[in-house]
Amino acid sequence: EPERAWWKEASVYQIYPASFLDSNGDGLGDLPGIISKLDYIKSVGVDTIWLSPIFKSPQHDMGYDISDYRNIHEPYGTVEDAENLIQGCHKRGLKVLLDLVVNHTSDEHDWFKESRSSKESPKRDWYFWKDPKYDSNGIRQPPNNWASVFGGSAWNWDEHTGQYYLSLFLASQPDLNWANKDMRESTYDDMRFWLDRGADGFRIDSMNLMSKHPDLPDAPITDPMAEYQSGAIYFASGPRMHEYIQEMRAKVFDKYECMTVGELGFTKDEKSVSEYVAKDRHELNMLFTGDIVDMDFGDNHKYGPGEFHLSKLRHITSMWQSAMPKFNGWNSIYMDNHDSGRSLSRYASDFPEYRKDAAKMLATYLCSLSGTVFLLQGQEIGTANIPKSWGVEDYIDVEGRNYYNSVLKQRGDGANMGDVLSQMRLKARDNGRLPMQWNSNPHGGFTKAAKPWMRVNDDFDAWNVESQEGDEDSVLAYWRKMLKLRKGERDVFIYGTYEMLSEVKSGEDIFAYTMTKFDGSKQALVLLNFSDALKRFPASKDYKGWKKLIGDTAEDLMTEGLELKPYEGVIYCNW
Ligand code: ISL
Repeated sequence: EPERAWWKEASVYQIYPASFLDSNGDGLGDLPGIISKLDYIKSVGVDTIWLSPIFKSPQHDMGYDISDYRNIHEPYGTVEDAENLIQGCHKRGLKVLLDLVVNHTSDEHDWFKESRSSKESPKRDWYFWKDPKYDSNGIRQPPNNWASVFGGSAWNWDEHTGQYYLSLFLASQPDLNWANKDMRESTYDDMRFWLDRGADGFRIDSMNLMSKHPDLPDAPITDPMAEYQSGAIYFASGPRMHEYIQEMRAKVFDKYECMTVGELGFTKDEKSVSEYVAKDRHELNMLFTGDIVDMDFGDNHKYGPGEFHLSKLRHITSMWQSAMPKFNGWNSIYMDNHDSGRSLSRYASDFPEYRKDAAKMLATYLCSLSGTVFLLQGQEIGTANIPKSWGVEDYIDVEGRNYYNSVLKQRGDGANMGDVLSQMRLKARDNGRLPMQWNSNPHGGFTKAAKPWMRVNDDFDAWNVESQEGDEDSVLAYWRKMLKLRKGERDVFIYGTYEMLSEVKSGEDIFAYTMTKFDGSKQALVLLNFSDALKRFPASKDYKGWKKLIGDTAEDLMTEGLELKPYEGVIYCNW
């Protein structure tokens, strides 16, 4: 018998608050907007929501720069709205995960203001402050050569006290020094503030960056062309990382029935992963390892040319599906979040003739694996990336813009930037952040304002929630069926044992695997055609007579010559 838990069986719906629903006509989503759609969320068949940051913030990184964790970003609402949202969820049997952003704060946080005020401040040591270095010409240089994730040096000069402070992301996101015990305790108090108000757990932002090498050494030169280098070997999964997480668990999580999912960057090997999620280590429930959203990244950079190959998906899926049971860890199953493009447009197809089947096929993949499933708002209706006709001015996220501008600077004004823009069309974070498409009213019913904070995808007229409600053939209807099936047959899917069929057995473009109940009594065969052509499933005779469990294919029983339509996904079973 598998060891069961609510958080293992959860299906989580990620809400990007700015883009979900605007209730007061200011062009920006808000908490009352979310509250008004809780019945809809429940109807999708999910049972948990994850809210991207809703806290007070100057919004230089869309709320991942928090200035007060115990207050709400004013245009989103109040603490009372947040409490109502949590209660509204609980009334409907939905749980709530909040985003915990404690690797860094905003530079407008009181802690940082105090820390910055003087070298003698009791909070000086809550952040990383260092004296400058001087080069042979006597020119002031940052204390080490680390690059920020968003470009440029990771160090920022502060005239007032004549030192640099560290920020792995934006200069307005100074990194907290977790080696400082008082800082840790204050952070735990902030976490309790929300757990006491009913929050059911956290998604932990940039989780494994919290412990840096105490000497902050120069990074090895991995990119000779670049001014600054990736310091990941010194700041990712650093020496005290596990101590911090175990302390957080013992002092906070264990006092509540808390679900935790940590965002893991840079160190994604099996051993590192196991150290965070192996049950006997008392750390986290699960991780986002990120490799599933990186499959088409370039070799040296996210926006470098890269291509999706089914072989990568096969490899990553098989690796984690087989690894987790070995060390009693647990998988998170997802393909989309607010930091990249939509999986539909990157790994399958958003061409009009394939879009519906492709979205259903990806739902079949996500809902048939063992783990906790996460979907990003809009995924349930087959939301696609930004259209090709949009220009660079329609991309407003700081990460993509910084990259575009740095390349433009290198190439010079007027240079052809088509290649960069085409990579942004695939992978820019804006893609995951476009407003939700509710109906065919102006701006997809997202806002009554003349101008939403972010442009709505041109296809909202044809692709929206309202038009899919009541349409049995819609992507939305399929997600509902699939999420229900996953729960109904939880021992086969959520807790099942995965086994991939070799490429010889499945055919080159078909991803095929079985999921088996722990006692071997039930087995399902998942077939996913990742190509735009009709494909024959070569091993069909081995499964002859198996029944169709879900899928649009005409064959109710597996025959000796099963063919899959372009981007078709289907599941057969032996019961
Ligand atoms: O977005 C990325 C690449 O496109 C990642 O490198 C990302 O910055 C990293 O995974 C950390 O992400 C998280 O923390 C960031 C925030 O901007 C992201 O939105 C968040 O998911 C800083 O808080």
